Amino acid sequence: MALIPLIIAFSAITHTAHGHSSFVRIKTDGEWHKPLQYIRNKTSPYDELKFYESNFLYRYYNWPTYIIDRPESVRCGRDNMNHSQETEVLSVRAGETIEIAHQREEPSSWTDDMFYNCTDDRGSCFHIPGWAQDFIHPGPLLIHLSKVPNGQDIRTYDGSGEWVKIHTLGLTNPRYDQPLNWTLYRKDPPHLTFKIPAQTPPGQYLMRMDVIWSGATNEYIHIGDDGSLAQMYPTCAQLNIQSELKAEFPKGVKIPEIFQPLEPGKCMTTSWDMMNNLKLDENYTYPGGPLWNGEELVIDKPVVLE
Ligand SMILES: *[C@@H]1O[C@H](CO)[C@@H](O)[C@H](O)[C@H]1NC(C)=O
Ligand SMILES: *[C@@H]1O[C@H](CO)[C@@H](O)[C@H](O)[C@H]1NC(C)=O
Ligand SMILES: *[C@@H]1O[C@H](CO)[C@@H](O)[C@H](O)[C@H]1NC(C)=O
Ligand SMILES: *[C@@H]1O[C@H](CO)[C@@H](O)[C@H](O)[C@H]1NC(C)=O
Ligand SMILES: *[C@@H]1O[C@H](CO)[C@@H](O)[C@H](O)[C@H]1NC(C)=O
Ligand SMILES: [Cu+2]
Repeated sequence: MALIPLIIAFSAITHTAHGHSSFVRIKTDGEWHKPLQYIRNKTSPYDELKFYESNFLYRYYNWPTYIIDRPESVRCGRDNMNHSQETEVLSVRAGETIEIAHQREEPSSWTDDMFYNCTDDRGSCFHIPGWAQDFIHPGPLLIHLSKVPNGQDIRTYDGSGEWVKIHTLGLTNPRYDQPLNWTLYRKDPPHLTFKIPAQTPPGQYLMRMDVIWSGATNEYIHIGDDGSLAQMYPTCAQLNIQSELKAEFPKGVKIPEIFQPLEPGKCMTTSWDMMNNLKLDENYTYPGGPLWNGEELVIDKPVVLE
């Protein structure tokens, strides 16, 4: 099967050192917590167990995850279940604003000045000359919550239950007749803040943080039935959400199923032109299922200007 060698060939062009990143830091109540505090670590390097004919097994910390990887890797990062016990649980209030920060360096080379005293009260900084805090692939930031099922504990919960999207940061002022402007792509990003919806019922939750690059198919890059070029960079925080409300948490989606590339409506595969930021596919919605605004689940589509 020709699938994986093509992904590698493609990756060789797009994967520069220090290019990719993972979300490794959280700010609550005006305070940045330590790197990886409350966030499940990943194992690096890591050998992905193959499901298909993959010969692209080992990955470093900030390397992409593909849909053909282990379901656990797609949910919360490579080998995250081997790090869940050692991860603390962060108490937050429903309605509270959270900020997150990403890091491009491999953890083994982290130094304090990559995290502390960053300008503009950022949670991470890059001290490589010429590198800003941008993201090197066009795609949306997606935040999902998964409520730990009754009778389970967050430290042993693998995320195989349902996930509800609570935040998307995608295109700035999209138009069908204009090139795309992804808010996080190749520019200094805004502060990555969002609210835990005030209506979130109390309990333990995994919070998945990812910037997804949807892939394309065409006659040159032919991928077969099982995968796409879509790249994911997930990590998960362990939260204990506090609330007085007894509201219902809406019905969610399953991961990795919602990221299957060739299923209609999931938008993990785009047109070649959209992947190259030339145009917006008319049927494009942000991946990862509908968005919960605290009141209802809405179709998560870019608001297109006339
Ligand atoms: C996280 O994992 C990386 C790579 O596996 C390791 O180098 C690092 O020490 C770990 N950090 C923490 C805080 O556990
Ligand atoms: C699981 O994690 C422990 C320590 O965090 C590490 O020593 C071990 O190598 C990990 N297992 C795998 C399969 O990487
Ligand atoms: C950050 O700034 C504080 C106060 O100016 C200083 O004490 C500390 O050493 C600095 N930390 C780093 C990693 O530069
Ligand atoms: C893209 O959006 C950013 C804001 O996210 C804005 O500052 C910039 O001017 C826009 N670029 C173009 C070409 O419209
Ligand atoms: C969007 O439409 C194109 C044809 O214009 C199709 O190839 C693609 O599969 C559709 N995408 C989704 C997510 O339905
Ligand atoms: Cu990449």
